[in-house]
Formats: sequence, structure tokens, C-alpha cells
Amino acid sequence: MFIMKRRIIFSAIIIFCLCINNIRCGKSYNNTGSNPPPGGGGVTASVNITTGMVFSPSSLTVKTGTTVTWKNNDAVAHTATSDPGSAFTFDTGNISAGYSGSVVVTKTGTFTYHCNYHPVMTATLVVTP
Ligand SMILES: [Cu+2]
Repeated sequence: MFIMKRRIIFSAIIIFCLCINNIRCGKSYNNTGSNPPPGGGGVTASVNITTGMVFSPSSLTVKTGTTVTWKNNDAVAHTATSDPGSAFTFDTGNISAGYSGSVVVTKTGTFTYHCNYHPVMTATLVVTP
């Protein structure tokens, strides 16, 4: 019982910190509901950011015009940002824990991307015509 209580208090502190982080950054996206970004033609795909700082799947193939949404299911903030020199540049901006960020892909090709905060986080977006 005592351990349970401690866990609840600990969770509350974590949630509080995440809220503070959201307010400070002011750039977090919340497109999880009925507010998808325009221009995607209704075609959507998603990448999960799982605990342990992993993009899943590590390679996603979509058609051009698709709205790709990164869902941050991890406990810390991330971004999905095209690698330097990419022929298609994109950046979700800060995605706080529990939030999502979206990008409409407008160019075909194979694009590697990363998280701005954790350079070890890398994945690939393949866009077909
Ligand atoms: Cu990250």
C-alpha cells in the first residue's frame, strides 16, 4: 500500500514536470483528435515513438500527399526531423510525451530522419508516387 502511494506521488510529479515542459516549450502539437493538419488528402499513416526512444516502424513507406503522424508514447519529448541535406526537409517540432506531431509528405524518395534531442534515434521515411 505504501509503495502504491509512493508510485502515485511519483507519477504526479512526472506529470507535473511534463506539463511545465509543455508550457515552457509552447510548441507541442496536439493533433491526436479531430484536428489533423490540412493538405493530406485524408490519407494518413503513423509512426509510434515507443518507450526506450525508438521510432516504430523504423522504416515507413507512404504515398506522396500522406499525412504522417508521429505519436509520442514515450515519457520524454522528441522530434521527427529530416537529416541535414535531405531532399525533403521536415520537422514536427517538439512533441511532448503523450502528444503527436504531423507532417504532410510532398516529395518522393527515401528520407532518413532523427530526433533533435536524441541523435541515436533514427528512422527512414520512404515516399512513393
Ligand atoms: Cu528524442
